[in-house]
Amino acid sequence: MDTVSKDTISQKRETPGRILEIRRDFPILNRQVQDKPLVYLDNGASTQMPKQVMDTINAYHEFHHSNVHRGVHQLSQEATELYEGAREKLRAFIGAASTKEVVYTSGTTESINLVANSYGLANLKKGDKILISNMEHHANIVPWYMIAKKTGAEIVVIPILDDGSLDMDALSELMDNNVRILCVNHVSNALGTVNPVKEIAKMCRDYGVITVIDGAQAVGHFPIDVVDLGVDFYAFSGHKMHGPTGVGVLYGREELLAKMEPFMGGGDMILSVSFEKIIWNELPYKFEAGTPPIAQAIGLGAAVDYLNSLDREFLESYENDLLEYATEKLKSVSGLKLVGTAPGKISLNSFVIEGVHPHDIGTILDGEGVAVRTGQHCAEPVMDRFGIPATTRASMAFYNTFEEIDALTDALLKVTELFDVTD
Ligand code: 7TS
Repeated sequence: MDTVSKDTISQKRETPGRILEIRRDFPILNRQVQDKPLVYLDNGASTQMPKQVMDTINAYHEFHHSNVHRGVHQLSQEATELYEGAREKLRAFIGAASTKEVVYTSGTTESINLVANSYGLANLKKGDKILISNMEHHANIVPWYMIAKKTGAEIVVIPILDDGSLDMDALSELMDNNVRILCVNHVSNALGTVNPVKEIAKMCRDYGVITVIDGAQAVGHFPIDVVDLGVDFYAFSGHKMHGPTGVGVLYGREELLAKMEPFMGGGDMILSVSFEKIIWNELPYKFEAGTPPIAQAIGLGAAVDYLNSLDREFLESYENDLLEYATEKLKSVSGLKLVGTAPGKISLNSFVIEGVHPHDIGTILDGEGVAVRTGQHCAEPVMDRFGIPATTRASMAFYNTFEEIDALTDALLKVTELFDVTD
């Protein structure tokens, strides 16, 4: 934990016009909560959807709704085209070689459960090791715990340093010929740390270790290229990249997916069924049992279009400015300590305030119209690592403004006044 000293409060900054234009695409940002303008700083939990995505979903329901891959009738064909078109957009979005490698799931959680059950269960045995970083979301811990129990494989934790960086030296030392799988997030939801996934994947390839990367917090912040990263599996959720809930993706290298047995059985994932023998459908359908989240997948394709329509390099550098500004402003709040200060982290500040429970902070902030998340962020081992019960997390997106950071800081100053916190 880094103690931030109370010193100069940075000059007020004006939000660029381009950002104010972008904000107009997000109707919800205009609403009031608790009679105050909404300041939405809970993007780590769920990002907001632009109107373009909502319109695409509405148009699907209004004109094309039907089930996919089954009807010869026109509506079903249109729905299938839109649904598969979105898959192609997602393929290009993450730089995958083929749409066979892009499996629709309900989100990151299901994506990782799929790998754990379809790959892990079949390939792990007693004596094998699964390396899992200390900064994982429960979604990249619990499925592996369940599989480790069934297979006898051992979970080994990759430690993190005091600033919230992954301990790469420790990782090198943990690598041996018994390691089979490595699980790490691209970006930590509790700390904001961006992990050196390319370097980790290279190390893993040298040892024949399969990489399972949780990209939930990365996709909304910067472009991803799974081939350049050299990863085996990459999981993410639509609702963290300005798409709808209920849909996500598992990217898997074709060679691996081809050898894996399906995790769930049902319609659409088979070529033929008799009581004696079932033949799986081809990739990626083998892993998509039952009616998929059609409207959501099409909406996710629209979110890809939306992100592609923006200058992402500009957004990334603007988000860095926001983070720098917020970090500086938070120095004016007595007793505030940041949790996670790794260099190059995304625009997220997790913090504690001496003597005030994060839930109290969250409630007071809500009263000021400021939405943040408080708690363990489904990353209890991170809290244990830093010896704290919970944090308050302000997670920003490219549509947040400097004025909103001012509102956050003012609300926090109310908290410290109320609780009589002094440095
Ligand atoms: N992995 C990471 C790194 C996450 O941040 C989350 C959700 C998940 C996995 C699970 O994603 P899901 O879409 O399958 O639920 N994180 C958060 C969060 O930080 N606050 O609320 C949800």
